[in-house]
Amino acid sequence: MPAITYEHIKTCRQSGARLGKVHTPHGTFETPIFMPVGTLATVKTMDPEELKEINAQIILSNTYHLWLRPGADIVEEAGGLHKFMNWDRPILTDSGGFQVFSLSDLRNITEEGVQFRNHLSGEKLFLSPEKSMHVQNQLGPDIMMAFDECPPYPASHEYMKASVERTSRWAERCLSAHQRPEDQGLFGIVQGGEYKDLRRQSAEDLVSLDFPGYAIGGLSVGEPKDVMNQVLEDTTPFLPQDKPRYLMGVGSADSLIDGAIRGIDMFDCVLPTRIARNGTLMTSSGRLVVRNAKFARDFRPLDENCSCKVCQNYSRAYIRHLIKCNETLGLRLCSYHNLHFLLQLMEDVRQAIREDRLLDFREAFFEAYGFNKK
Ligand code: PRF
Ligand code: ZN
Repeated sequence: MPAITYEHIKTCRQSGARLGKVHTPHGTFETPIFMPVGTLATVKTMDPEELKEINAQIILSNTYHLWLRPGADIVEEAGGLHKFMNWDRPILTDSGGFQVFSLSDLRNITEEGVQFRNHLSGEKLFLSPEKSMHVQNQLGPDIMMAFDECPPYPASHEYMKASVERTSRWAERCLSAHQRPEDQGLFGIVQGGEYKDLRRQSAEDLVSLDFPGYAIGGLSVGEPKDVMNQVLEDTTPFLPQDKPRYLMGVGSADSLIDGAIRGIDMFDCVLPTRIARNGTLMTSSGRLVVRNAKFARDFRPLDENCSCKVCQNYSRAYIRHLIKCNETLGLRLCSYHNLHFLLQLMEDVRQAIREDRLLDFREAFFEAYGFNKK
């Protein structure tokens, strides 16, 4: 048995969205799914018990950050990432490719890999497909990601074509360097920017290498939403139906729904936890900035339609007070609510797929959330 398998349950007859399950060495998760981000082997402010309370089924962590701190050898010595952080459900790690491009300065890309400066110490470092695979084999997540290049938006067709071809060669090197295919699944990452021909080329190159799952990278890098939706429509026809599809770095409520409608199974993003820490909440009637003065005497919950423990027990006025005073409980309560909100949204999306009514669900959700309907 391969480490990662996709079980297709049904396709929504109204929208074309997929309902499925992904089986991993640490259990099964349902799709479409949102993966909370735990960059440094912690989903900021949330302990594993709280993550289980809100039904987190899989979390994401980062090769780049753990390689720098505490070092992959320490995580390996601890018995791997699951043991190190006391999380016994599935984990996915990103390869470091994207983080090198977004966090470090002075990077130099060659065929061999990427040279860059550590964003903490300034030290010169080198990351390559082989190095990323070695580190991810030491960390031991259930799903690891290929080492790719995510070019900035916009990039010329000429640059993007050369980049896609290199990312395909790197993907092949990743497969050869991967030492634990029996208990870790390696996903390929489709790039190609907004160019339809390059998305197709990238998808076909990777599919010929036969990965157990495929990601769509290079999106949510500043392009308009309709470009993202178009790229998804241009790419998914070239991906196999019987493998999971992961849209990287996307986590706004509207994009999760629009991605699921276009056949995406997995999503991750720092958005819910990042905005939580400055007091911005996702609610069924749109974003709520609880710091605002108008909430000083508002004793209602963050979201009157939310069943989470924060909304059952605390008021906007209290949470506003905590956030204004920089109290850590404020960060925790806001993070908890936002993650609960997105995980519940995905459960609602799965239920709508089961009942063949995801387009109706989208319309009602967008109306309440305050998005322009399209
Ligand atoms: N590649 C990798 N990780 C990513 C991305 C990518 O393109 C994105 C795109 N927004 C987020 N995370 N390896
Ligand atoms: Zn809540």
